[in-house]
Amino acid sequence: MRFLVLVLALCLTSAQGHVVQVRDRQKIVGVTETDDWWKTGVFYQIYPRSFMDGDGDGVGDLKGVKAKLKYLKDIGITGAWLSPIFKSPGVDQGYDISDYYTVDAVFGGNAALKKVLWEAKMLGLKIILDFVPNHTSDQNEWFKKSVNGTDGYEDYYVWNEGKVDSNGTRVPPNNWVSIFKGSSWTWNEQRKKFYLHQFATQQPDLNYSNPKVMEAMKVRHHFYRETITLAKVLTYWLDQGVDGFRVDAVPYIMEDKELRDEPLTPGHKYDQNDVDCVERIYTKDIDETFDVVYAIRTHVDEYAKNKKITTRVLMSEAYADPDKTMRYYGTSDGKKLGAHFTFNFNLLTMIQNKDFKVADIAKAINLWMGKMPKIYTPNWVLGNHDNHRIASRLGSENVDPFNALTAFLPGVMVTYNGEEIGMTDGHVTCEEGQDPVAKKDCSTYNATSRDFERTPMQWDDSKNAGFTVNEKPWLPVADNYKELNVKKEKASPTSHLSIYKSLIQFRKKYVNRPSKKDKLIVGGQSKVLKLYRERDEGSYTLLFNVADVRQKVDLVKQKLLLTTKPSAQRQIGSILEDITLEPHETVILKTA
Ligand SMILES: *[C@@H]1O[C@H](CO)[C@@H](O)[C@H](O)[C@H]1NC(C)=O
Ligand SMILES: *[C@@H]1O[C@H](CO)[C@@H](O)[C@H](O)[C@H]1NC(C)=O
Ligand SMILES: *[C@@H]1O[C@H](CO)[C@@H](O)[C@H](O)[C@H]1NC(C)=O
Ligand SMILES: *[C@@H]1O[C@H](CO)[C@@H](O)[C@H](O)[C@H]1NC(C)=O
Ligand SMILES: CC(=O)N[C@H]1CO[C@H](CO)[C@@H](O)[C@@H]1O
Ligand SMILES: [Ca+2]
Ligand SMILES: [Ca+2]
Repeated sequence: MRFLVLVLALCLTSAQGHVVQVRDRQKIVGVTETDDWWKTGVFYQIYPRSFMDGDGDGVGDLKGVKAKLKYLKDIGITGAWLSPIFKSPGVDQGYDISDYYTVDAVFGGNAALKKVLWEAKMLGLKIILDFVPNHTSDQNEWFKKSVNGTDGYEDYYVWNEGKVDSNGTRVPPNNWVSIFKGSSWTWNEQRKKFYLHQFATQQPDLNYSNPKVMEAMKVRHHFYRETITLAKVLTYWLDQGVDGFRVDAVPYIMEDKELRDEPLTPGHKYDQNDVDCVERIYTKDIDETFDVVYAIRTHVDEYAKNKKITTRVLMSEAYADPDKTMRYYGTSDGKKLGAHFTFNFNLLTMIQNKDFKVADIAKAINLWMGKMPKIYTPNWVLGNHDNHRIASRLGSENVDPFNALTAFLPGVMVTYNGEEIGMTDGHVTCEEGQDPVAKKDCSTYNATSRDFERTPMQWDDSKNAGFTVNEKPWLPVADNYKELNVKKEKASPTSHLSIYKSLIQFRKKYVNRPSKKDKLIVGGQSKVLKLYRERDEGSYTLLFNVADVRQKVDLVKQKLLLTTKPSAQRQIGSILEDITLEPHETVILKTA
């Protein structure tokens, strides 16, 4: 089955008569097999601390997750991926793991995860865990042993003696700047060496440049297991029954072996407080990093094959340039496979505020579809725990349209918890905040904090939005919870949640089956985005009016399947020859 993406100049007449040519090139970009369970899946990111508190200590946990799996099933989710739940001192909200085999007590320990997995199996939901291969916590036994120089652990991390400057002071070996500011190198008094950390000081990078490691990876079944035990970690959790992993901070896995200085970014002075002052050509997306990702895939595939079980899925996170991002999928000939899908952040990063244009959305879609090798499956991410919520970025009037876009587009749909009800960023002060990076400097907290999009899930209008029975949730609940919550939205057919459910139903009913033909055309006019999918069983059109005023669009006899504005009082199922879209209305039609 092929995706033929025809990027055409679609000329529609708008109410004001504007006609805009979006693109005029034609490209064949994709083959998709709809046969594997994940390929048209809806994945839901759970931020466990904020989702549901099951034991009343104010922090979300796995007991809470278990209690809400039924909700996810009801709205039509395929699988949930959980942000890190492993044992962690919490320097970077669980992205600093001190024990890869143990679920943190705050989340209820391994027993609680077992219950979640069991319940999910009963409901037919998939559970994906977050896997952080780049770095561990400095509290991890591996690091403690490495510091100590314990036999076999000396080279687990990236150690270096550094240089002596003209004043006789020992300084780091190069100019690398941490993503969290400051040098990427920290002196360790006991080991008498610097260690590398691309993120926080307490997150030492593992040493993937071990020649033994690389050699072992070439041998199937022996993926760097002798030296770095992360493969064992994957196997351990697969044995527990997880359905896959989301691999964190992938671009930073490997660094230049020669530790060369990175070039200065044009227009920047070298300043360790300016994370953009150097171009990360030696510490990000280097060739060897792709090989590690391919090795992880081999490991997971072999596991499923040997056990004769369904695909265990790998999702990778990479904010890289488009060509490099595609390499995380694998090579374009499919000889080497990487992640099943690598998160597509284009709709998130390229559409930052309310001033977006039809052409911006078209560009974000085309950029991915145009670059993605045809053998892979596209995916669409609108939000996550590191970015402001859609309602706050684009306005709540654009929540349903954007959910509709991701539901309509081919491939995988990804939803961050709360986006299905249109949650907004909460109000959090620096004192109340929990984002360790942002809290370092309260004067810039408002600009840098990721706490706003992490405020507790709004379940109902009771105290603390039904998230916790504790007086004090770990982050304050957003103040609009009485109006904006799951309970209320469930009861209203015009709510974000009801629209979201109908969008998933559309996917399940119409575009979820294999189709020999699958053509996507992205186009539109100045104020109306038009997506067109032609499949074996019929053709579908999505129209999205981005304007604050109505827009008339002519149609060739199309049946109305869905609108994101039930208030428009349209007759679902009626055959239309034109439609006047309400402001920010999105409709899906089927060619009659
Ligand atoms: C520290 O290293 C010494 C020498 O290799 C070893 O005997 C000792 O067991 C190590 N301690 C720890 C806690 O690993
Ligand atoms: C050496 O020390 C002097 C005086 O403290 C200082 O100005 C200079 O920048 C130092 N040089 C280096 C390479 O750090
Ligand atoms: C990584 O491990 C290898 C093999 O043990 C070692 O030769 C190499 O020096 C280590 N690299 C770093 C940067 O520590
Ligand atoms: C941050 O935003 C809050 C309002 O949400 C405001 O009261 C506070 O002054 C701001 N802080 C800074 C440093 O701008
Ligand atoms: C999106 C995401 O999960 N980003 C994480 C990448 O890794 C760093 C360091 O561990 C985290 O701080 C980010 O949250
Ligand atoms: Ca709890
Ligand atoms: Ca690394």
